[in-house]
Amino acid sequence: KISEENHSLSRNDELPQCPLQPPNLQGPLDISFAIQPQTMDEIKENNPLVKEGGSYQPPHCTSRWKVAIIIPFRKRELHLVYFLRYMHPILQRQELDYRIYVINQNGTGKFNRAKLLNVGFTESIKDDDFQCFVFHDVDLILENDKAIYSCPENPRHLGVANSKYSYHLPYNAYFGGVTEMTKEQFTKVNGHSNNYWGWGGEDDDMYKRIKASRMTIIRYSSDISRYRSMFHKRDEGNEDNPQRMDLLRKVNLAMEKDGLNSLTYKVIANENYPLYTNITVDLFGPE
Ligand code: BGN
Repeated sequence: KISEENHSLSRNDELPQCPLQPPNLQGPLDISFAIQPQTMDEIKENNPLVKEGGSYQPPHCTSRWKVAIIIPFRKRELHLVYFLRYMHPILQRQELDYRIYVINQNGTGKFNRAKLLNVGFTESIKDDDFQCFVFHDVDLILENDKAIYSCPENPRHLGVANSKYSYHLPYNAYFGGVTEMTKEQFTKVNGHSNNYWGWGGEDDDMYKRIKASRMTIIRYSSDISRYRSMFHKRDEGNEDNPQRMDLLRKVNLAMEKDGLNSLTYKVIANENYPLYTNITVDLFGPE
């Protein structure tokens, strides 16, 4: 009887809403990749409130934002270790109700970042009613926790000041690195394109989709929307995509038919790890 009653009480009934300004933010953060990487066990110990699958809910209040963090991935284990170590504490201080999804591309074919992001969106909404999606490169660590990962009324570009580009926006229409969209915004543009195999252009494609859908792009100022980028050589299977210029010319015509509504993939594994949900997928590459 008692457990039944407990079950029917949702968290919303019990806890007050979290404040608009989370009280424990620290502002500028000291991020370094020169320090010894921790083991996953050590990171888990330092983040005891993170649940299996890499999810978290603030214990004292109901979060204003239910957020899926989607990370396209292949063979970047060391980056992931630093990402989890730094980002879990930040996301908790931001009082988000969040879960981290690592979407791992199976095989050695051409990498397709944007298609992995579509898979992350599609798989995560099977788990929970996420309203906000952060599309996050694994090699970028936020350097100021005041850039709260809450989706505003228009798509937000977070990767504003990136150490890789001397903390300057490389060009005005840049929409790369880290972005945020609500479920509504993302479905309105039919998600990302599935057709960018290899490096480049898929983020510009999304910029064009957003513009074609008459939304504007929001940014935090560059003093808080700052990222430290981890160094890496260009990955094998991620060579420049020679077709990206052609694809980019046709976005407005193609977007209706290329995206969430044409997404095909096969889940090879979907596992709850202690610090993230690990989904390995076959993307059915062009070769
Ligand atoms: C751009 C790439 C982006 C990339 C940024 C930053 C293209 C399309 C042809 C113009 N766009 O040039 O995908 O995020 O550089 O590196 O290559």
